[in-house]
Amino acid sequence: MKEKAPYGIIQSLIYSMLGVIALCAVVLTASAVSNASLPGAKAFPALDRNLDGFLDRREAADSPSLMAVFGEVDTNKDGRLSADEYARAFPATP
Ligand SMILES: [Ca+2]
Ligand SMILES: [Ca+2]
Repeated sequence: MKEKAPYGIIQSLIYSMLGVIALCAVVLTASAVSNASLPGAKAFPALDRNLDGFLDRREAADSPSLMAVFGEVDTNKDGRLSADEYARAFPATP
């Protein structure tokens, strides 16, 4: 009896490898996102360069991830982020 090419085994190997790769990608993306998109309330004083207690768009531009959500974080739409707005959007991690 001739040995059959084990396509089924190869296929399942490929699928499980793809699964592992996909899982790694998801984990890496998730950790990258959580690092980048949550500057944390501690970063507020660092970003508030002119120390007026607000982050304007120029100051927020230092953090691209913050810039991306600036409009959402600016809940009262005055064009700047108060410490309260910032803390609500990015609760400090304990
Ligand atoms: Ca400021
Ligand atoms: Ca505001």
